[in-house]
Amino acid sequence: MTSVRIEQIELRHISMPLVAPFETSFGSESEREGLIVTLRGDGLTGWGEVVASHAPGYSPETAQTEWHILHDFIIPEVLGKEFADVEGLEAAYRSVRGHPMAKAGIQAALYDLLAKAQGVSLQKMLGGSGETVKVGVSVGIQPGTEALVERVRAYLAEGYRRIKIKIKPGRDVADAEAVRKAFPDILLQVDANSAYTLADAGAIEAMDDLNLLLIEQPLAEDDIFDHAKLQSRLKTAICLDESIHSARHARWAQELGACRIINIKPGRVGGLREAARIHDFCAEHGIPVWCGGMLETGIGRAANVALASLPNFKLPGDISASDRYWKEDIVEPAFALNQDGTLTVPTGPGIGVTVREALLEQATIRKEIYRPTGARVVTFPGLRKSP
Ligand code: NPQ
Ligand code: MG
Repeated sequence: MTSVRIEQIELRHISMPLVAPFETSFGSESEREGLIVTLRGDGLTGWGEVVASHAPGYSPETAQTEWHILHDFIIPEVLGKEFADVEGLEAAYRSVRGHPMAKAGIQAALYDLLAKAQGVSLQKMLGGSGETVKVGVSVGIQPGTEALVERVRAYLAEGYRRIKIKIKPGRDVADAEAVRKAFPDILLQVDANSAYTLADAGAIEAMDDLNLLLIEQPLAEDDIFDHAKLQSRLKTAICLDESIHSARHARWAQELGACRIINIKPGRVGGLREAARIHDFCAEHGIPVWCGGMLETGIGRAANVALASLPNFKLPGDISASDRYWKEDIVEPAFALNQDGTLTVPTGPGIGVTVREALLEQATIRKEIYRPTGARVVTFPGLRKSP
């Protein structure tokens, strides 16, 4: 059993401009912040991404809160320690409540490190298979309905085979109808990011005849019970995203009939290991899953591609090509869309992509290096680049 001692940890708070603002029901961002976690040991380097952003819009976490949790509570339990598997890491931070994005980021780095130590790809370590994974694209709320139809046309021309559009009250039925009218046969789904309540779910029911693949997270981010009431009124499958933080939540949703599909994101559920547990539970209960996206850099993207190659990931994920979000990705090779609407799964050791460290430094607005000797090298915090 290969184990690795963590000799050094690096934490970077990064900020990168998006190729275009991304608007959802909870706000709009044109600059993406996040954290990159680096674990070094036995001459190897493992990379992980904390998908929290500047604002607590998607979940209660931000880049700052997850920095604090890693710096004050998780890194002290990891630095200088030896790990043979990620379950050992899960045990090491068990006393930390919540903060799945911080846990997922350092866990992904350990997966990368252990896979490299064993000379296997992350795909193989997770039990995935296949050379490619089907992907789609998530389209933000556009200035108007016509602009949305044109944006969708452009993505279809790029080769995406599944379209997801963001909706919110007032930008829902007309938008979804216009896209369906323009493209009668495409795989189409919508994502509300919890913008509706049962009281105003009439708009959701008005989309029930658009042959949508699914309606994602219409109700509150902490709800499973009311989603079951809404699902019983819909022909279209509800897909839960924000509501599902664990395999236990997946079981509640299945037992209550709250959804028929689940969007799995390592950052939301506390890591790739729990993501695989949810995948396995859903496989046993006939619930197809797909890999959601959190506007990751190529570091998080590579981990998502490996995860999405597990057998019950039946629907195209939101793991779009690097150039959907970034002018330049901080990994090479960047992820490029294949003509058949798939991404190729890296086969090299670990995440199978190389981090462009010079570019990473340019995106870094704050960095801390941790060593067991207690020496801590702190660079002066940079400023958030003006938008
Ligand atoms: C979702 N992701 O499936 C999330 C929404 C999301 C690809 O739709 C910064 C700005 C971070 C916008 C994280 C996609 C974000 C963001 C997630 C949107 O619900
Ligand atoms: Mg979602």
